[in-house]
Amino acid sequence: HSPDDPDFNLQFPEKFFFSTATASYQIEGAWNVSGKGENIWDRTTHEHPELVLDRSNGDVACDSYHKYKEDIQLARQLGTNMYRFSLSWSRLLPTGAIDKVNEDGVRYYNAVLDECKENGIEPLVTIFHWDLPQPLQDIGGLPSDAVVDYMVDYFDFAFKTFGSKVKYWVTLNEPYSMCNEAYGNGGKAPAIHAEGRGDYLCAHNVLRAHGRAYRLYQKKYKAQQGGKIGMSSYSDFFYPKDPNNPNDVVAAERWHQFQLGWFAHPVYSKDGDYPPIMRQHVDAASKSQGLARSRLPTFTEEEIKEIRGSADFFGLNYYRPQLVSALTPSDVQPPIGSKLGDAQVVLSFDPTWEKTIADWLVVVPDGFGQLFKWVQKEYGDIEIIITENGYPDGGELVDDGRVNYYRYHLLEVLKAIHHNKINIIGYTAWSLLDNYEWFYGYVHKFGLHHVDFNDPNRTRTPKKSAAFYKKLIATRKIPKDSEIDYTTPSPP
Ligand code: GBH
Repeated sequence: HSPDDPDFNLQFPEKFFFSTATASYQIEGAWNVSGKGENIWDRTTHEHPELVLDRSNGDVACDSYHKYKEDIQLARQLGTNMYRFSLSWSRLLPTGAIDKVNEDGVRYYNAVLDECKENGIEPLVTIFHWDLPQPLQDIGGLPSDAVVDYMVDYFDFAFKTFGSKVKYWVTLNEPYSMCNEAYGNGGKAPAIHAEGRGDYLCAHNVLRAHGRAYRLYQKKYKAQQGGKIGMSSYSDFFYPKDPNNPNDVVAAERWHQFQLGWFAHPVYSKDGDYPPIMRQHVDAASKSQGLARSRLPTFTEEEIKEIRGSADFFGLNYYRPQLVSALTPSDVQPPIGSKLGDAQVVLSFDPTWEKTIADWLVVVPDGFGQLFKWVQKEYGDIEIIITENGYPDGGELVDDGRVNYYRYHLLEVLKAIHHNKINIIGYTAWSLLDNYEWFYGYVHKFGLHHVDFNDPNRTRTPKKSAAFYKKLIATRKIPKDSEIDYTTPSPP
């Protein structure tokens, strides 16, 4: 990384979305007020605080249920022209079903949308960011077929209720992280360990719900509302551990298909359906376990068609890369029936990669640029909105690690646009403010704004990274360190 890279002279296009993101459970608080129902994050954090690094929960979080006006002012101060936030399913539909609407939830999100409009900020609304209503978990959660109808009804309800104010919809946030962790390795609520089964079923159901929702939007709402629908996909970039070993090269490609391809191939590829290599591997592994049928479920022909092409833009969330090598007999073998076992790969980090407070997140901007090329090669020139990218630390105001992360990741965005003609139309920083980082509680902070979680007012304070982003947006160029206008606010 050289600060003298001539690419720092490149500029962002005049029409470009500069955005920040949040999610309902991570910021709203007000977990049981004004008719909100219980969701899986309420239940899991209350009953199993031991799963959370600091035993905390999102009962109050940033209190954005009350402080949304202030949050949108922060977004405006940055100069952003887009704000990505999510709807809380159980704030709107306390039982998860559309037969009981909580009018206060409808009022709340209308107020947030109106506030965005008044401040010249385009909302990008995530309909489902992991906070499943508990009653739907009680009937099996996302691995259960039964949830598909409820989810489609909820998507329909969101379009009908808010669609006149929303031009950009994301149906699902990171179905990979959600299915892999919530119903696979237990890393997210409801913390179910069913790797190689629960995760595949979860993915199958949310893809079916997404496809149906897209089609019904086209039929019922598109002509009037004119919105665009996408999905936010999580993806690491996978480098072969030994680039001179063809087995590692093929393994890295294979694991790309198992992670991003699992969700993106059914939606964005020409052929639709799961990636063929994934189908082959899971079928073969299931067979060798002596199972009567594959652990990877099968779409009907109609479902393949319905899901194929069910997006108007590609939402991409990137944080880090990993190294992939092909599994060999001398490696520690992954559990039989796990996804790593199915794919026959081993994941690792390069020890030279810069580490962060989060054991899963290393800083490698080059992976971002490589990922764009991979997406373009696989799925063509569809518009890409980067719906998340960000850096965790302990919450310090002079957050040079974060400034550095944004600087070099945004440089990759510029290079992709100018040198590789990648169709990126927007960039979203995760996150607008420090918030509840799932099972990492309030220990890992991703915010451009500091939030004082010991203060009942949850006072927000801009960090140096906020000043960096503000300058970048104002000039459409990446500022040098000396160009960032920032003085540490004196403590009250
Ligand atoms: C996003 O998830 C979320 O959308 C957002 O809500 C969250 O706050 C933000 O990122 C920051 O975490 O290597 O096996 O340990 C990213 C979720 C969590 C996915 C960690 C990869 C690592 C699995 N990531 N996970 S592992």
